Amino acid sequence: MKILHGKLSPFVRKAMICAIEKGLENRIEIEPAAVGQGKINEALLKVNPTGKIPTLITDDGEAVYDSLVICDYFDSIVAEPRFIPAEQPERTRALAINAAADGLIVAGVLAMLEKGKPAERQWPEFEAAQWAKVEHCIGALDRSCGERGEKFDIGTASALCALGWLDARAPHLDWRARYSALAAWADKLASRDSVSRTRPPQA
Ligand SMILES: N[C@@H](CCC(=O)N[C@@H](CS)C(=O)NCC(=O)O)C(=O)O
Repeated sequence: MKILHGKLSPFVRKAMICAIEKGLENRIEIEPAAVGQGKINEALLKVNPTGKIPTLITDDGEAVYDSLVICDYFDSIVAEPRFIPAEQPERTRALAINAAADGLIVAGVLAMLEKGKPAERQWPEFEAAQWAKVEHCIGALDRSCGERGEKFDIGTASALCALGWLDARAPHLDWRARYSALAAWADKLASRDSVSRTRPPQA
């Protein structure tokens, strides 16, 4: 298998955490792929119409995307330990955390892109609405992760990836000071092999 990869991508990180947790890492070749807002990567678009990473190319040459689907594919190759819980209510809870974590990153990226525009083209209400979503997603992670303890599945991994993205890209939010229990939970899991080895390079 081959994964089209980027070291700074929290979505790639989620897929790689899953691969490591399932002992699949050695079966995956890492191929860096250049992506970015306003960039067109023709080779990537040929296999993934969304033009995003992570994109996994299976041994049969099939393209699998996005991060959730890649994790589901890894679960289909190695059944245990399940990364996406099979049973309810754990399944819906873990997938809901995944949705809040991904939503946090998407809203944060949109807010930062808006902020980065020349002043005369900025839409302040749009930026404020995105930061409001980021805040609500942090609140949702705070409510749902506190009770997880050391349980490790896609919910845990996606939350850690989103919080790691906040640390790296939105330090001005100072989420750790406002959500100290969530920060303590994340710090406790930071030394886990799959989490520490996928940490994005620090700027
Ligand atoms: N829903 C996708 C999101 C992936 C995503 O947004 N990846 C970013 C990198 S962090 C990307 O490839 N962006 C390039 C683009 O949007 O053109 C997933 O979970 O895999």
